[in-house]
Amino acid sequence: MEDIMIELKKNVSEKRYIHILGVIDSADELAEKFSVSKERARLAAIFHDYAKGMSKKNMLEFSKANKLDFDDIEYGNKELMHGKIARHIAQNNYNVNDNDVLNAIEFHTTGRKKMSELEKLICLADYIEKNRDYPGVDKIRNLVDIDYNLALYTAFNGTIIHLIDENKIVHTRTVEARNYLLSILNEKGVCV
Ligand code: DGI
Ligand code: FE
Ligand code: FE
Repeated sequence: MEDIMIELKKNVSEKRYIHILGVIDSADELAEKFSVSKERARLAAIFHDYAKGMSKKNMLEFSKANKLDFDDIEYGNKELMHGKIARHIAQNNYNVNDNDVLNAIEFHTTGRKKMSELEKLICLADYIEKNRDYPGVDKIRNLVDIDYNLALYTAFNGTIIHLIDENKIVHTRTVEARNYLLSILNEKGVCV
């Protein structure tokens, strides 16, 4: 783990490294709530933004060299490419072979329908880690203790509203993740 952290630090900015440390702490704290092992939660957190420091040009070259497939919405969008690249690095350079951990890394930005508990945990840890400061973050933090699906649903709604405000393309997975969480809340009779 120490070796991974040294390599990680070389690949991302100081600010990004501090964010990742925050996500590791949050993932650790959330593990019990999600019935996920702390080790797997921490491992996914460590790698989730590993590729965040790459330039768009490097991302495109890396993807070509390693035959990574992106859909039309993802291709050329750094925000939507860094998860899959991080997954590839974790799997190929660090021998991470836990598929759920790899999926949590790949899908941490958009989420997806039927996402696993570990995938949800990493998305949520990314939204609420202690260094995050955006409008609505405290509301999401407060919802975690009430219902973590409601907290993540609220977080996705915030992202989607923000993307629409900024005239950005909302990836279909982001919408599907939001709808999936809403269906869980409806099934459980949680008021939204
Ligand atoms: O990498 P982080 O900054 O820690 O967080 P992230 O990976 O969750 O999100 C990175 C960015 O991706 C964030 O500014 C919002 C953006 N994003 C999330 N979902 C979508 C998206 N951008 C587009 N265009 N479409 C999406 O569906
Ligand atoms: Fe990210
Ligand atoms: Fe992140």
